[in-house]
Amino acid sequence: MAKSVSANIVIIGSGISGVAAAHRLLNAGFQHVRILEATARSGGRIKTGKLGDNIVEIGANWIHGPCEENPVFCLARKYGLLDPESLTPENQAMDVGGHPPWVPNYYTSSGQKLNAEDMNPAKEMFAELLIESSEFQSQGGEPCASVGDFIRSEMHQRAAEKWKETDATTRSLRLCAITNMLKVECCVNGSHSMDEVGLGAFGLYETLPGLDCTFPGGYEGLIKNLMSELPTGLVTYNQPVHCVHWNNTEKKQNPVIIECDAGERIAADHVIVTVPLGYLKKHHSALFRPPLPLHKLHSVQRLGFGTNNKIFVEFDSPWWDADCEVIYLLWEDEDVMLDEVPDVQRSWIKKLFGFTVLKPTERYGHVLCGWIAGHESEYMETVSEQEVTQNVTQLIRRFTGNPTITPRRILRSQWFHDPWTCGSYSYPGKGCSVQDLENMMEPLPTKGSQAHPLQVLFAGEATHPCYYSTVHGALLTGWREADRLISHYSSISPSELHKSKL
Ligand code: 6YU
Repeated sequence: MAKSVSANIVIIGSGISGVAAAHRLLNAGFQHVRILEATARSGGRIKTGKLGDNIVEIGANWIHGPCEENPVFCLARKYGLLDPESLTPENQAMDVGGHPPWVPNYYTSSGQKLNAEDMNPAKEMFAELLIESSEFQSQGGEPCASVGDFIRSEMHQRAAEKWKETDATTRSLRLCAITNMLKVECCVNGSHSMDEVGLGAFGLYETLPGLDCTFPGGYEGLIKNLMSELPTGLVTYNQPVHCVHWNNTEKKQNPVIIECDAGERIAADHVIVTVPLGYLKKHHSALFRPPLPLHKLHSVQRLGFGTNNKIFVEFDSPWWDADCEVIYLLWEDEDVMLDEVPDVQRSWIKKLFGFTVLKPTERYGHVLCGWIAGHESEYMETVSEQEVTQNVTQLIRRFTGNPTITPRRILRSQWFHDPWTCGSYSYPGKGCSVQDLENMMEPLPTKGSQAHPLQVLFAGEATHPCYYSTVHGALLTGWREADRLISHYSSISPSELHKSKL
């Protein structure tokens, strides 16, 4: 029996990265592969739910950049999971740099609906500053530590210069719109505040061409299709791993022992750890014996992992324009460009930037998805569903000036309190560099060690050098670590395998 076939490989976590790694290994002929999953399901942060009869995504929503280079798009197309519009060459070619050109409606806290064009100067200035923020990555020598600091200081100067002829009310509203855009960016980045997102590493994130698309039948269809191609019994569910004992030097024993919460001890030659960065930050000291090397631990700490939650709200009839795709809520007392709410318990709802509209209406009815990031979002998770409904209802009534609007039902996500995720996704924190992502993906023992090689490998979205925080990034890391083992054991070229799988 070839050594590769007999190697014992355990994957911790059955999210997209764990499933992708298993797929690749089994296809390459490895026979002793198993996944240990803490929960009762596969998919992790890909999680489709129901709001009444409607399919809604509790976790990942879009295929970011659906084009030929995006493996999630290619798989979804192969499995027939996408609408025809998402498959068109025009859709794949559209390059929007991660910010889709949605049709907006703007409302203010005094109940006015604004003319969207009036906000264009603010929108353009903010877009310019985001592009500039991402340029420090290749240049170095950034003027501030965080994206938030940079945007605020530049905005002060540019607004004073470019909007000096603009009347005070319009200028103030534009600054309120900038505050709102900072809250949007907190959701995009999964950060509490843009003051926590590192300016020097902001440009590490790369976008792919293609207009973001959704799965009409739910994102989990991707996981179901992948799972259907894997042997039954591959995943042991409800099996949280407590500790990975590596560098086991006892003779006749495997180098890695995986200790489960339930007490079971599983021997392995290799383990691929795919737990989320949020879980790793909280539990690294219990999870690894011996502990993680310091450089790796520091990167775990430096990289950010915040919370972004959704609040789905269903209505009997729409109160927004028929062509509207996103609703922005501007607080008129927020022209200071700060994206943190001072009194979280009383005013957490102010962090919600607004809603995206679930389309097409024929499929979803009148459903909005509210977005809220940061500590305000984490607090929102702790209050009752009734209190969330009350806050959302009051908010909408105030901003529309219509005291009769009443949601039919709501559903919110609670990613921070999910014990196996502890937040939503990763971002580069202040002081981060590409080295931190490289440290994240570095296997143990580190290079130069005489010990058994590739005992602990690391996959998952937070280990991708430029597609972190995405499903395609996570999937690619699963393939990457599988390929690492495949090339360790055999001469089969990983790229050959890759081509044959798509
Ligand atoms: C995307 C999108 N999207 C919204 C929200 C969330 C995320 N993402 P997993 O966690 O899946 O799997 C790990 C498993 O491990 C899990 O099953 C655990 O139960 C298990 N586990 C943990 N501990 C264990 C233990 N001890 N023992 C055993 N098992 C254990 N991505 O492409 N499009 O629209 C969104 C969004 C609310 C929460 C998203 C989106 C992120 C993805 O969901 C996520 O990356 C992958 O699913 C992770 O897979 P995994 O396998 O790594 O972990 C410009 C610019 C700026 C930069 N950022 C822009 C990017 C924008 C990101 N956008 C996201 C937006 C939304 C809305």
